[in-house]
Amino acid sequence: MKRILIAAVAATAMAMFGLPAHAELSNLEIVFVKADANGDLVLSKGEVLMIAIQQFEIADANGDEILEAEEVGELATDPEFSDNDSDKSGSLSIEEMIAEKLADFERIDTDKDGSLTLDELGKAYNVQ
Ligand SMILES: [Ca+2]
Ligand SMILES: [Ca+2]
Ligand SMILES: [Ca+2]
Ligand SMILES: [Ca+2]
Repeated sequence: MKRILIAAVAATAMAMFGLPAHAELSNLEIVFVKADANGDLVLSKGEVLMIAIQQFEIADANGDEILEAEEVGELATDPEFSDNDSDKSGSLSIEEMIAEKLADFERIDTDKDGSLTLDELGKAYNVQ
């Protein structure tokens, strides 16, 4: 069920992403449009997690729901990777990834309305 849902979201995102990249669209805007599955111009927690799980599953080459160092390549040496690896197992479980994404979400959602606007994301990533 979960995989079907993810596939549906991926298809929607791809369809939107299939539009020719607009010259004025920043990388952040592209990511935002991709993640905004229902097109209401804000990202809900569900949409953020959906994209995160999608990316996780793409990276998880052997499908065991754990990102081993060899699956993430040079990312494994990123301080963020060891930060997110809360049990210090040297690999990232899907639970660890979700916990991290939820923490990010709370941090970025500065007005605490439970959704992320492009503006909030822009401020968080220091673009705009
Ligand atoms: Ca949305
Ligand atoms: Ca794996
Ligand atoms: Ca771990
Ligand atoms: Ca918000």
